Amino acid sequence: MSENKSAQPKVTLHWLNQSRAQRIVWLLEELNLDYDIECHIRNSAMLAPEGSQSLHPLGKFPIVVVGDRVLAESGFIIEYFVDKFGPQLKPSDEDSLLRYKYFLHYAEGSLMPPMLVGIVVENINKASVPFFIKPLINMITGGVETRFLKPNYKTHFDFLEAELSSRPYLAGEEFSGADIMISFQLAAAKRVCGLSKEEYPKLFEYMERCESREACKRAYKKTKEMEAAGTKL
Ligand SMILES: N[C@@H](CCC(=O)N[C@@H](CS)C(=O)NCC(=O)O)C(=O)O
Repeated sequence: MSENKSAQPKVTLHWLNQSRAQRIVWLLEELNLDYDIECHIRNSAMLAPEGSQSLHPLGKFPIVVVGDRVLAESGFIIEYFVDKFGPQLKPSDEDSLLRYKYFLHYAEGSLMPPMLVGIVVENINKASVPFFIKPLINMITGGVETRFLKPNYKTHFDFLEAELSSRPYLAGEEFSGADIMISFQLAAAKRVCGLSKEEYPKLFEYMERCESREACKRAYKKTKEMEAAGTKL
């Protein structure tokens, strides 16, 4: 039994399909911890199922129960587990450590907000509305896309491309918890923001480097059936 496993309290990950909880499966696999997964499936409105707030007042996933503690917020969960069980996922030199902390916050704090607006705009564009309202909606969402979304996406992706041109991982020479943290946003960026390999080759090389890790592959294998259950609803 590994040192992590012998010292650890019981860990239960509450996982929601198509959500940020995927990165916590990856984290727990990287740390080689024993854990259970409780699977929750989004309802037809793509929201968390009823009863989620009995786990945590916000009812947002991921939620992790460690012993008698309930943890929420991906960044905090990653920080907690890395500090307690995963020194290998936290850089030791000061510059890399500062970047690790910065990117842990950056993923949800700066990169996610414009992407959320993008997801809302995408849903508005897809909504069925009376034909005579459609041109007005197109004008509004088109304006948001041109004036807000595209310039913001460009700023973020140019920034990340430049960062990853000088080192293999976000924090430095070694893979860290920050790389797990940003994985959800980057996966969503390919789908929602048109992030392309042609425009951002370093960013794509980086994603491939991270996704080729055995723990990442195990995490996807582990949740594949649960994701399939979500799409059947
Ligand atoms: N900042 C939080 C966001 C949590 C969050 O919004 N999770 C989404 C899934 S990606 C959720 O639970 N959505 C279901 C709902 O809003 O009903 C984190 O990083 O953990």
